Amino acid sequence: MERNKALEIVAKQLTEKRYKHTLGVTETAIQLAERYHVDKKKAELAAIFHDYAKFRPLEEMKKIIIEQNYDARLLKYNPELWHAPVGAYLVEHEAGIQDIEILNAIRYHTSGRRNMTSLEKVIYIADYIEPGRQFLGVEEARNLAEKDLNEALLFAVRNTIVFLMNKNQPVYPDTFELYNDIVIKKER
Ligand code: DGI
Ligand code: FE
Ligand code: FE
Repeated sequence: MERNKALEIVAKQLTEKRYKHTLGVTETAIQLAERYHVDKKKAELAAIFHDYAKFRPLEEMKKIIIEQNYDARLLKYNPELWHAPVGAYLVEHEAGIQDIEILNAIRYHTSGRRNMTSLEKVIYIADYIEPGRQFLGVEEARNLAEKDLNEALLFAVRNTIVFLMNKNQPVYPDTFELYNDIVIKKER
């Protein structure tokens, strides 16, 4: 699918603020794809569609998670997690994107998972460091992303886990698995 067509589809799903975020993620994802030899076209489309389901009603997302037999544990964790797998589903069935690598980059862009592909890492990190993001540590994350994709990923996932723990919130197991996966692979 062409960039402009994808943007047109996604614009209808998002607020103006979220659309700007999406443009930031897209620009960043293309830069990271270039830097880390990832398919730029796939990175562009995955980034454009990554938050497609962000504003779907919770009840609709819940229904899709149940009907599609997605991990039922999702329902016990923060509903913020739901738009990622539901987004992958809707981007396939409403926008007609069939590339499984793109759909998985959307599916895992919030939780992360172990054994992430380079495309999945690029989208996860682009979402974290796009130019519109402002939080303590984002500059360090941007610097790391220029040097080492896995170090940037470790920094992002560690910060997210600490952030959730400091708010006494549960951490979805895939997020811990991502953290453990990178740390263990580093030790080898
Ligand atoms: O959709 P965005 O706001 O662009 O970003 P996102 O898809 O990464 O969603 C972010 C929120 O999800 C983030 O503020 C943290 C929250 N969250 C809640 N529970 C979890 C979680 N994030 C992860 N990685 N793991 C969780 O268990
Ligand atoms: Fe998101
Ligand atoms: Fe996002």
